[in-house]
Amino acid sequence: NNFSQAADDRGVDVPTVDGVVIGAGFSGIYMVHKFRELGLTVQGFEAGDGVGGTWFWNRYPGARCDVISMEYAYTFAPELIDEWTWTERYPSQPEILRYLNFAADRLGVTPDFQFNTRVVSAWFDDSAAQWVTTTDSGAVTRSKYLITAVGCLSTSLTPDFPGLADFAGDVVHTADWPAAGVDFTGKRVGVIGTGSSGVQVIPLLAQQAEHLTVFQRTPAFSLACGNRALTDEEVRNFKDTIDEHKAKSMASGTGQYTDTLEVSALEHSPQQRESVYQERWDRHRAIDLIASYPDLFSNREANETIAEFFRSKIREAVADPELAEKLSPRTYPLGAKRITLDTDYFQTYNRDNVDLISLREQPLETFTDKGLRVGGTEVELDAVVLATGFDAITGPLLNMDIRGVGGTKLKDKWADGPTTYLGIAVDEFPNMFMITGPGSPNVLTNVICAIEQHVEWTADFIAALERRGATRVEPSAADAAKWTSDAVALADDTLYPEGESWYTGVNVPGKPRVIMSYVGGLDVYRQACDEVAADDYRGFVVA
Ligand code: N01
Repeated sequence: NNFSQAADDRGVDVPTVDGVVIGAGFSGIYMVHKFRELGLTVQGFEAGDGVGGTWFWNRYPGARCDVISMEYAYTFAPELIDEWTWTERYPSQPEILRYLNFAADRLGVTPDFQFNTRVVSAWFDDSAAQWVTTTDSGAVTRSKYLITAVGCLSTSLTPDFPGLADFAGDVVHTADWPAAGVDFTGKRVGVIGTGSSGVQVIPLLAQQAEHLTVFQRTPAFSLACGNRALTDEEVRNFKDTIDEHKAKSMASGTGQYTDTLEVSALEHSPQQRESVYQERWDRHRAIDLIASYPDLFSNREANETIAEFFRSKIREAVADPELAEKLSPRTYPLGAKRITLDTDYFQTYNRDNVDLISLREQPLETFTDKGLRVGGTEVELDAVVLATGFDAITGPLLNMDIRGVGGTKLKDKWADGPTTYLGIAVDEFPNMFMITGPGSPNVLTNVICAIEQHVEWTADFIAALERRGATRVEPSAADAAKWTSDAVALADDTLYPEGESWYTGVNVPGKPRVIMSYVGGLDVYRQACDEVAADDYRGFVVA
């Protein structure tokens, strides 16, 4: 195509490698390691100035994972298990970032990444069957394979708020938090957003700011995370049973195994349900609650029983009943938007220096130079924290100019929603593999399990292609279309489509409304991938 030809015509000495990997988070680190293990050359690119991916950028106070630390870690390399010890049950962002630095260094892959380098485009050069990747410095790299390891939540979203540019105070987004931190001491701070990021940052801002105003559009179902230090015994037990843990995780629907009861929630009496939910609430692990009964995600009436249990916890925590009601989600099923995990979130509203403004009652009109005008009232602020989330899953992919055969733009191809085969590959985009792409279980799992499965499956496929001397591979359009429509049909049988959230893309104006994750479960998905591989990579056209 013209672009890649032009680069070569300029006489630029274009480096050529077997694989380009975009991103140095959990996916990119492991994928680069796999290329090296296969004896192939690889170049990684990363926009940040170090490894970490989402854990590099999301440095806001209180940032913490919603999966238990020992389960949120690589399982493929014994040295990474033996030589690392988590300190807390739910790991903080700094600890996860330290872990990823340790892992990349221990695997020896850090030098394979070029940091402070954002990929702006990747075009497929049909005649050479190569990807031509261009970075923000204008540098070009050619590769046989292109791996997008860009994460699902890496493109932050700042809504187009009227007047935002006029606001004289500081504005900071939770997902682009300055590494040096931000001091809110003595300031009147506003937070917009009460999703996972907002729920985590709000209690800590309340402790620091002179006054905190929370602007809530939709209340969250939140679970108290009960974080604590891990005991030596817990750590030892986990390391001793890591193989069993991995097998059970991969055989589960979400990458997090739990004990699901074999009766409908509606077959239990209210008292039985209460004791089931309470016992699981005390485990402080979301999956234990949301998978307590098998029908919580398929039956709205069953879902309402656990939704009401979560609301009762808000009423226990918040002293003012009216405020508790404002904080109680009523408009969507529990789980259709992601359940948040918190430390003292609801209790924070009992503080004298914290106010809640419901944007449903007082709509956000505009920023002014002094603050925010809501429902006709101006709230004066010195700083605003945007906890407004991400252009998820497809955002990081479509932020780059990716073009396949004949210059086909991924953006155009996905104008009505992403189509993929297995969530891994796209027809007309040969030799491109996506880790945790749309149409795979990605964010509906403990994403580390999804990543390990994807990277291992992709590396096995690349090894098979190399063995047979293949030059290009892409899924057939028919197989991609079928995978995509089957995945959408599966989602339509659940309560997921009822949530207005980044799961379905509705948080981004103009984005097609479609669930971008495979809801059939990691176990079923993994089996489908394995069957495709066993059947000589059925659905792929290899040349
Ligand atoms: O983003 P979100 P997030 N006007 O999209 C509000 C992961 N994560 O960064 O719900 C006013 O969930 C929006 O309101 P509404 C985790 O997977 C994990 O919090 O759209 N408000 C919502 O309240 C999570 O799900 C961890 O009505 C606006 C909030 O902003 C995902 O990242 C920690 C608005 C956005 O919530 C995203 O979480 C952090 C507008 N125009 C993140 N636009 C853990 O591991 C948006 N909002 C624990």
